[in-house]
Amino acid sequence: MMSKLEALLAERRPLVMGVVNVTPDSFSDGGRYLKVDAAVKRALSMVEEKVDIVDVGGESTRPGAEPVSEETELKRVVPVIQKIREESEVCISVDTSTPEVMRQAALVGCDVINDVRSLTREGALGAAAESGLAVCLMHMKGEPSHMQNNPTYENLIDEIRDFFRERISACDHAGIKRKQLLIDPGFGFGKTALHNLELVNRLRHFKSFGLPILIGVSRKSTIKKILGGNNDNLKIASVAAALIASLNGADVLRVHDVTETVAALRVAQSIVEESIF
Ligand code: 8Y4
Repeated sequence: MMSKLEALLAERRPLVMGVVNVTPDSFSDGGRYLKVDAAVKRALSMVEEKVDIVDVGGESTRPGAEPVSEETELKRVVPVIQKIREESEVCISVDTSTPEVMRQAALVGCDVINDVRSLTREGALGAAAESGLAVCLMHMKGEPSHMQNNPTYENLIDEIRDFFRERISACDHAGIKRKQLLIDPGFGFGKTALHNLELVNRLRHFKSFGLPILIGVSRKSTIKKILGGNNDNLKIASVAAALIASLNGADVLRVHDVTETVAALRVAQSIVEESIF
């Protein structure tokens, strides 16, 4: 059986993953329904904008974000995935490192586990294998709380490639099929702005694994830095960076601005294929 993600990748065009954040409640009790409903609405609007995958996250893995309890993560993310699935057949990924979130997300119709910690948490490899879902393995140096204080590498590309080799092997031993894996060099995760530029410029160096490459550059601080701190053009700049990543071999682009990225990728594909589709 071909998974939903495999079928999308078989279309041989760059895919767009849209970021759907379930934001924290203002108070511990009320307001959760409003946040869940807003996230579902945004996901369904992305479907109309022709997104390929919606990435549902409880804001626990963003750089500098405070750690979120398993209970909070479950209450934010699971109802959103369940309601998206009731309304649409779109491919859904869950942005989580937590085994119980992986299990419950799978039960309500999730398709992909997007784990910035690459299934290193206790029980995560087993939960992912048991779920049968596809998995995105992302490189991160350090933990979100301190990963941006002076990250150094002897050789950035080699170190990330060694990391992928180790995590792909761990997935193999856990019984996760190679066909179910994606790799992501982790733009912004334990890297300086110059490291991030090198990643996108040399993205083809990760093609040797024979796995699809996912990358997320959208609105990140490296893009802001290039613009000199004026964020007026952050959207178009993010689209430009995603387009270059795609031309350099990225198979999936994780973005906030779906309409604009889809249009840019269509123009690029038309030019490369010399056809209007
Ligand atoms: C403004 C908006 C500033 C967003 C920073 C951010 C990735 C990811 C994130 C990624 C994969 C983010 C969950 C960071 N980034 N997953 N997740 N790859 N696979 N920051 O690059 O969007 S969260």
